[in-house]
Amino acid sequence: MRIWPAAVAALCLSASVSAASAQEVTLKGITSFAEKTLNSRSFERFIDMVNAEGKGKVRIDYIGGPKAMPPFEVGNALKSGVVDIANVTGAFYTNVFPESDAWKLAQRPMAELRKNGGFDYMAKIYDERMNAIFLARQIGHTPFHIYLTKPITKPDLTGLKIRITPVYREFFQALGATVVQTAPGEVYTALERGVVDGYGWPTAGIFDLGWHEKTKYRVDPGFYTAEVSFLINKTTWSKLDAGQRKVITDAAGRIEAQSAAFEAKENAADIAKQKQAGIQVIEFKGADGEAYLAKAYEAGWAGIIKQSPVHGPKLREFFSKAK
Ligand code: 173
Repeated sequence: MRIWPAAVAALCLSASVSAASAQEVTLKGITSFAEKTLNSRSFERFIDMVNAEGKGKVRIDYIGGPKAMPPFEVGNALKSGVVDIANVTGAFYTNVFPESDAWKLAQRPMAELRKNGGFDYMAKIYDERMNAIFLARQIGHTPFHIYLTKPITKPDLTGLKIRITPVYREFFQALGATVVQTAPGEVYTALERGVVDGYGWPTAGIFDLGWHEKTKYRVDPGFYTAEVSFLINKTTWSKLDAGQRKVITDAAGRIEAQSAAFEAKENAADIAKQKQAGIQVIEFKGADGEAYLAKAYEAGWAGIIKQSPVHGPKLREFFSKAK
């Protein structure tokens, strides 16, 4: 291998920098949601915690959000080590391994999954397929909804074009929709231009990028459970000492423990705000609501199992509600 003089100079420089700063390690952190919006805020709190508590040991350099890197590329960037730590949802890296999108179907709390083997089963897949360690789930108590610009009277999206990510694909197709996949950053323009008649999104967050201006209806009940988590590259992790790891796992653990209260507050506030903004609720009640949810889970699991015939059925056992 030929070593370029500039590369040698850079290596010497980086060695002297780390010696001078007494082994403080700097990690590159990225979020797949716009900076300072709902799904990034707990990550930003986590970074502040690590940088305060890790002073002299470890710090996270916040690269930012989708302006720095397209959301659907975050998974590959974490896998290859282009970034060290990421705030991202499984639906954005099904290109790395398709089972990532199964978290949305979990009907048991993370604390239980961490005990019943479900978490360990997923962790092994993260290790083998992504060279990643799953640190904490910062969003895990919030359902998704269909938001529309046109009304519907029954659970039927025939003739409607709906913006999706992998989260919603099978369910919305089962409801008859024509689906259009986009990153969150393209939803506003798609609504404005009439490219879509609606979109999938969790209960909270539609005000962050102005979508309320174009949204007329929210469909209830919400289905599945949104997932946004912190991941760290395993090679990076293996180079950290016990003290550095503890700063990170402690902060991540606190964020996961606070997530239920954080989400409950945000969801209640946004539901009130949606009402104020004139967004009407289309609700499927009673047996209709139950059938709607059953269809969501049936379609969701069918999608996972089709892409992952070996792991899919196992994950379904670990993740589903006890019958
Ligand atoms: O972009 C999305 O609609 C999506 O898949 C998602 C997942 C988790 C939280 C927020 C959005």
